[in-house]
Amino acid sequence: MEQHRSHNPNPSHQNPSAYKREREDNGRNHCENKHSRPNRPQNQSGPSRGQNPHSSLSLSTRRELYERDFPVYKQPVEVGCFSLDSERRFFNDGRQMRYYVEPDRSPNFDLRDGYKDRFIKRDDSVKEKLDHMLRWILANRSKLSARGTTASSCDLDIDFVTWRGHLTKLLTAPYETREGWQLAVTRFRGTLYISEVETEAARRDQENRTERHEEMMYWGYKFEQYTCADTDHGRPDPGGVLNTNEAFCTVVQTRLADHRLLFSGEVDCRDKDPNAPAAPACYIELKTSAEICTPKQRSNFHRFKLLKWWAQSFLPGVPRVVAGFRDEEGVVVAVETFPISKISHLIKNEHNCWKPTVCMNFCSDFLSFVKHIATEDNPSVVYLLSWEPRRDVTFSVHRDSPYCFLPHWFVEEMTSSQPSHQS
Ligand code: 0WD
Ligand code: CA
Repeated sequence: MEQHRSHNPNPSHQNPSAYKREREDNGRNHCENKHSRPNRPQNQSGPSRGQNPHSSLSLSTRRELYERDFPVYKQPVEVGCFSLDSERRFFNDGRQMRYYVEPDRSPNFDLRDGYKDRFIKRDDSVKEKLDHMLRWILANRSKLSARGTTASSCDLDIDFVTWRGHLTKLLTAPYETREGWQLAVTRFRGTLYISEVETEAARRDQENRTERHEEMMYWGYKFEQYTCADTDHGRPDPGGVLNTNEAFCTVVQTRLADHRLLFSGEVDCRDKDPNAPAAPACYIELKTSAEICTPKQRSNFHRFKLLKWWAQSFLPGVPRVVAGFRDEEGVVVAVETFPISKISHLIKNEHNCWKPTVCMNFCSDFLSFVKHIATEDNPSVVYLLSWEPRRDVTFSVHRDSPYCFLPHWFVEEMTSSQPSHQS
């Protein structure tokens, strides 16, 4: 596959930390930021589009190309939520919501407790793709459909449907040096659905995990159990069984440049104060990380961990991360809160560090690229976008292939019936 570089789109160095508000002009479909020139996909070899399914279009992830003004990113609005129970069954409600109970600053939680005898692990060989989100869309279609009877080329009034975690991978791609990804895209009734495909390398890594690594993956969930209660007046129950099938997911709507997005992300817990601001501003992301003992460790924490934490929570508008720093034995020795709006300041002293504007502009240009290439509206066509560090994003087209991910029950329900109007 031929590869082409994109032109340098007007570098500048602004780093706003807040969301841009939508302009009050009902201009739903245009891009407000006159100064930002989208990094258009380049096709130097002429009109291959529509002629050659393996076209020579590609998209660069080079950081310098994305150092322009911060794009419009509308304040994310929660339009619903759903829950997955201990058997991974879907419920169109918030029954799995949990409430944050602030621990001591140095709580000495033992994260290894219960790994052997009180742990039920989700079966990660089951690939759920977008299914839970699609169930939520069918149950809430009337909230999403194009208002009234106005003509729209797009039933849902949304350009992209995906998981938050997939967008996080896009935001961090310009800085990622280790793990590539593959994203399957299908255009159906005007909306582009994006679902991850596990790479060969990721599958190998998963198969070759050490026992130590398996146990360390449990530590993050155990920290949640020490700090979350099931009710706003309840207490955490670290003696209970930990079941990673259970999840509470928020569904948010927002807009990045001229891309209308609907995505869902798992939320760990909320502020238990009933007067806390409305979701997603009351949500809290919980993390664990190795304790920081040296300047080198601090620098790595800023350069790599904080990038991932920032991207994941900034997307749905979750305002803070509570981090449990643990020692080598899995004991939490310190707890610290990181407001997402302060993370970009924290990293400014780091030489040659990541920039939020690069993350957001790359994501925006990636979505423009997808709109440009994924033109056939057909639930059995998949555009597979592939990326490896230090390479450009490339794509291939697949018809009636194992990559198809929109289930029949979704396609049929969306095709055959009008949304049922719920109150
Ligand atoms: O089948 C798949 N390939 C995927 C399924 C990939 C990514 C997500 N999912 C689904 C699952 O249904 C899960 O409930 O997405 C849900 C979470 O989505 P997300 O919020 O978009 O994912 P992400 O932001 O990557 O992860 C959020 C949390 C993680 O917490 P930490 O603090 O480690 O970031 O969701 C959990 C994990 O606790 N998580 C998952 N849970 C189930 N299946 C998965 C996964 N594959 N990945 C992360
Ligand atoms: Ca978490």
